[in-house]
Amino acid sequence: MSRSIEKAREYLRPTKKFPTVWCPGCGLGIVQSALVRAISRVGVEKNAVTVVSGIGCTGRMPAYVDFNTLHTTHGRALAFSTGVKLASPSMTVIAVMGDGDALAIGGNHFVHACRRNIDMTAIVVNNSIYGMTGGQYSPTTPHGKRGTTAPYGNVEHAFDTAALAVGAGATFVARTSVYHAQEADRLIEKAILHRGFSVVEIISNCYTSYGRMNKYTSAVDMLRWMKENSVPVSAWDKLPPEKREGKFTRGVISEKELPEFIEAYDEQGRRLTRTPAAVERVRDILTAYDENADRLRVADERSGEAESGRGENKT
Ligand SMILES: Cc1ncc(C[n+]2csc(CCOP(=O)(O)OP(=O)(O)O)c2C)c(N)n1
Ligand code: SF4
Ligand SMILES: [Mg+2]
Repeated sequence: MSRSIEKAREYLRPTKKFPTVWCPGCGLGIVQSALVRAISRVGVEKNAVTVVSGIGCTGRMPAYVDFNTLHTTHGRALAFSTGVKLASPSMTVIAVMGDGDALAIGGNHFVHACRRNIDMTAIVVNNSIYGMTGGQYSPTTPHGKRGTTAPYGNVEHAFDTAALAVGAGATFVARTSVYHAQEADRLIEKAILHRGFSVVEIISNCYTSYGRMNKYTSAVDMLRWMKENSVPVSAWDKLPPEKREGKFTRGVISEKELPEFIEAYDEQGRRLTRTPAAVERVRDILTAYDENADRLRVADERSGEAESGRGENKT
C-alpha cells in the first residue's frame, strides 16, 4: 500500500462514514484531501489535532476526518475552537467553515477571532452560496450573481474574505482555490505552522446550488473559471486595473508576527503575581467573596427556619 493511501486511511474514517453526503464534483472533497495532506506533512500526532466545524455542507467534514472532532452550531465554530484551545493550549485547532457559517451568522466571531490572535487556523470554504440549504445568497455571492433569494441577481456587494481578515488583524492570511489543490495543502500547512490566528480562504465550487443557477455548464466548468480568473499575489501588482476586474489573488496575502493571545495572557498573569500589591488585592477579593458567601448562607438558613415555623403554625 502506498504511503499516501496509508495516511488517508489513518486520517479518515472510511469504514464508518463514507461515502460522503457531498454531491459529485463538489469542491469539498478536494479541501478535505488538502487538509489531510497538510496535517500529515506538519507531522503532528492525530490525537493532538482538533477539527471543528459549524453547520452546512462544509460543516460535515468532521464526520469524515479521524481527529478529535466537533460538529457544532451554525456560525459558532470559532467560539468552540477558542474554548478547545484555551482548555488545551498544546492542541492544534483547525476550524473549517463555509462562507455563510464564517461570514454571515458567524461574522462577528470571525472578526474578533482575527483581532484576538489565538494560535489556531480558520479554513473558509467559499463557494459563494448557502450550499446545504439550497442556494440562498451569502455575504460572498458576487454582485449580480443569482441565488434562490436573489433570482434577478444579487444587488449587494460581496465581502473580500481575505481583505476582511487582514483588516480585522489576522496575522496570517492566504487564499487559493480547489483548482489549485496542491497550493491549498501548502497554504494550510503554513497556516498551521504560523504562531497566531491564521486564515486560509479556499474558493470552492458548488455546482448544485450555485453553478446551475449561474450558467456554469458543470463542476469542471467552475474549476476552469478558477484557473482562468485567479492571479498569484506576486503577479497582481503588475496587472493593469482593467484586467483585475472579477479576478482574485491567490497565495500568502499577509503574514506578520504579533504576541499570541494565550502567551500574552499567561505573561500578564505571571507579571501580576510577581507584584506584592497584586497578590494583596487578589487576597482581598477572595476574603470579600468568602464573607459574602457566609452572609448568604446565614440568610438562607434564617429564611428556611422562618418557612418551617410558618408551616408549623398552620397545622
Ligand atoms: C442557527 C441556524 N440558522 C440557520 C440554519 C440553516 N442553515 C444550515 S446550513 C446554512 C447555510 C450554510 O452555508 P455555508 O456556511 O456557506 O455552507 P455550505 O453549505 O455552502 O458549505 C443555513 C443557513 C441553521 N442550521 N442554524
Ligand atoms: S450542495 Fe453544493 S456545497 Fe453542498 S455538497 Fe452539493 S455541491 Fe457541495
Ligand atoms: Mg457556502
